[in-house]
Amino acid sequence: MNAHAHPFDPAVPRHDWTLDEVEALFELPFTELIFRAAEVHRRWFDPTQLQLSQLLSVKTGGCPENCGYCSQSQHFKTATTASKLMEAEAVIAAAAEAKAGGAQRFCMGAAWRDVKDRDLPKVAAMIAGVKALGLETCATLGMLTAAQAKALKAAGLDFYNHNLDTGPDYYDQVVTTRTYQDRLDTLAHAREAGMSTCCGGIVGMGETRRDRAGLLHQLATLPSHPESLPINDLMPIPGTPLGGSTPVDGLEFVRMIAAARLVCPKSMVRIAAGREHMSRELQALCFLAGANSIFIGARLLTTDNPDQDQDTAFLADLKMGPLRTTAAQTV
Ligand code: SAM
Ligand code: DTB
Ligand code: SF4
Repeated sequence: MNAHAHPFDPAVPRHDWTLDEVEALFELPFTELIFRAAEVHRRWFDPTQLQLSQLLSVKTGGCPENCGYCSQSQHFKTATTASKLMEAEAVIAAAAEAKAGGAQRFCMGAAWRDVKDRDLPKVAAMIAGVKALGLETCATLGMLTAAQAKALKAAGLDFYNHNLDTGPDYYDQVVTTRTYQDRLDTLAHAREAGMSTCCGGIVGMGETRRDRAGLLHQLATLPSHPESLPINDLMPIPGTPLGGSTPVDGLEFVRMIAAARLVCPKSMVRIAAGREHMSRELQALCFLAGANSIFIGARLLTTDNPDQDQDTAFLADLKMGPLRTTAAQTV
């Protein structure tokens, strides 16, 4: 190697990606993109192992935000009915069931714009109870102040999920009740409190490839990459502005997974919402392209996910199994 050769190793995380570089990944021939992503995947992970998370909506509906994809916004008339914050005991019982079903991480979701301090004691009790079961804990509760993030961490919260959803240029087509910067600020609070972050987005909302690249570019240039990177395929919700969106082609979804793997080599890339309408072959292609996490259990927050039996058979057919080390890694 001469003195000018750049010892570029694609498996080493970088934080200086340009938007054009990320977009160029999507333009690679499909086989080339998948192969590169699979190579990087194997450098950091056992490609036969999947991290298994399970969701519970601990507070459903009635949300003041206007996210155009969401069944839980009070701005739209959807089939989802609002309910109050669950009692900690009921949440902990659901987590115990999830653990018995093989879940490794339990994620509690609330349809809130932001956390109210009055709700913190109850949420802290849920987190502490779920953690005591030996599960990794995750919550997605909307915006957090720095002090709230510290309180959640102290209660035992391992991960905070807060998605950027799409690229910055498309964001105001999707939601107008908060800004992209609001989302980045909450992520910073979670990170600074010492929690791992879970941050990704949605495809299938009418965005362009450049918008998808824009989302990944944002994630890749954060001070630290999100430890978990969920890619949701839009679950179209009748009654929402995005309920009639044209679905994204499966191959484009796989490209998004592969590009996510390449820009955040050490993150757990999750096929999040949307497996319900994906074939086994498409999901298998995603695993080949670097996806190594899924949600298990028959419900996500308000929509369906494949039945547990179906997933058990699927993973057995693939000869794939649960991740064997679940310690959050620093990226
Ligand atoms: N209210 C909190 C928030 O918005 O951060 C937490 C819950 S919210 C439902 C969590 C994430 O789920 C959203 O950021 C979005 O990425 C994803 N999501 C919500 N509805 C979806 C849908 N219909 N299809 C795909 N993903 C969806
Ligand atoms: C994520 O990225 N997707 C999950 C979790 N993080 C919170 C939520 C998916 C929700 C799908 C629509 C619903 O079930 O309401
Ligand atoms: Fe509210 Fe979250 Fe749904 Fe947006 S995605 S409307 S913030 S529950």
